[in-house]
Amino acid sequence: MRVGILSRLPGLRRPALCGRDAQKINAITTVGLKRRNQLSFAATPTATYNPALSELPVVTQKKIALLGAPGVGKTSLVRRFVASLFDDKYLTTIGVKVDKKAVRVGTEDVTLMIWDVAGAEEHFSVPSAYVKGASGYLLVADGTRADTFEAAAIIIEQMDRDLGPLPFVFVVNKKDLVEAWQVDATRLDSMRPRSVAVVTSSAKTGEGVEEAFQRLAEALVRA
Ligand SMILES: Nc1nc2c(ncn2[C@@H]2O[C@H](COP(=O)(O)OP(=O)(O)OP(=O)(O)O)[C@@H](O)[C@H]2O)c(=O)[nH]1
Ligand SMILES: [Mg+2]
Repeated sequence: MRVGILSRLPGLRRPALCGRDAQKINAITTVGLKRRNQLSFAATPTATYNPALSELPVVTQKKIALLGAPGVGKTSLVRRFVASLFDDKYLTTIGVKVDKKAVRVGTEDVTLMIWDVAGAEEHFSVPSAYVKGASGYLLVADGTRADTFEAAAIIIEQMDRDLGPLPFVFVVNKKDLVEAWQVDATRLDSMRPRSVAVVTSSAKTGEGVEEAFQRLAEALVRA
C-alpha cells in the first residue's frame, strides 16, 4: 500500500480507498484518536472539579511590626508568643529581629511575619525600612512607665505620616506589676477609638499575649 507515502507528499491529495486497505486505515486512525483523547484528558486534570481541594484552608502571609519605647517588653512578648518562654534579663534588640508564627482566623491560616523593632531612645523614631510593607502593628507601652505612652503617641503620628493609617493593637504590658502601674482606665480608654483593640498583657505570665496577636490578625484578615 503506497497511500501513506503519497499522502505525505505536498500537493498530492489522498486517494479514495476502498476494501481492506480502507478498513485498516480507519482502524489505525480510530486508535490514534482514542490515544490522543486519553492523553489530552490526562494532561488537563485541573479542569475537573475536586471538592476536597475547595475545603483546604486559605493560607495568607502578613508582615506585622512590634513598636514601642525601649524596654517595654516587645521582644519578651514575641518570645512568649512564639516559644512560650520568658527571661527576666534585659538584652536590648539591635536593629530588628524577625520571627514567624501561624494563627487561625476562621477558616484561614495566617502566617504572621513578626518584625520586632528595637525601641529608639531619640524621638522614638521608627526606621522606615523595618516597617515598609507591614499590614499592621502591635504598639507596646509599659504600664509602669507613663513616658512610654508619650512615645506610643509619637509613633502613631510617625506611622500615619509614613505609611498611612494602619491597623494596630495597643498593648499595655507588665500587667503582673499592676500595683506599680502609672496609668489609669481613662488613659487606656483614650487609645480605644484609634486602635483595633486595647489589650493589657504580661509577657511574664503570658496573660493577654495570644489575644493581642490574634486581635491584630483578625483585623488584617477583615481589612
Ligand atoms: N515583670 C515583667 N517584666 C517584663 C515583662 N515584659 C518584659 N519584661 C522585662 O522588661 C525588660 C525589657 O524587655 P524586652 O522585651 O527586652 O523589651 P524591648 O521592648 O524588646 O526593649 P528594646 O529591644 O530595647 O526596644 C526585660 O528585663 C524583660 O524581662 C512583663 O510582662 N513583666
Ligand atoms: Mg527588644
